[in-house]
Amino acid sequence: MTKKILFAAVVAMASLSAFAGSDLVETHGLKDGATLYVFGDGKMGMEDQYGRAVRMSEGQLMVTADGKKIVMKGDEVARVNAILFQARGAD
Ligand SMILES: [Cu+2]
Repeated sequence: MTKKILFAAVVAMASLSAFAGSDLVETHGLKDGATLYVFGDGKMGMEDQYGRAVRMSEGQLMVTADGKKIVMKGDEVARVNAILFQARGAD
């Protein structure tokens, strides 16, 4: 029992530091069900509605679930992939 709680705490801390390391500042839910990740350097990455990191073209217009328009900057597939991998590992 105690061991299980300790393990959960370690996993939670590990995933927190992974998020810090990825320099993620915010996420936006998009109209089509995708998620936009914005990193500290202003670059962005995309996760599609099925939870996969996907490629995007720089300058592509995206619409958030609440109707805001955001122009794609960068194509940070690897950084999004790292976040998704960490998130799954902590399950
Ligand atoms: Cu995008």
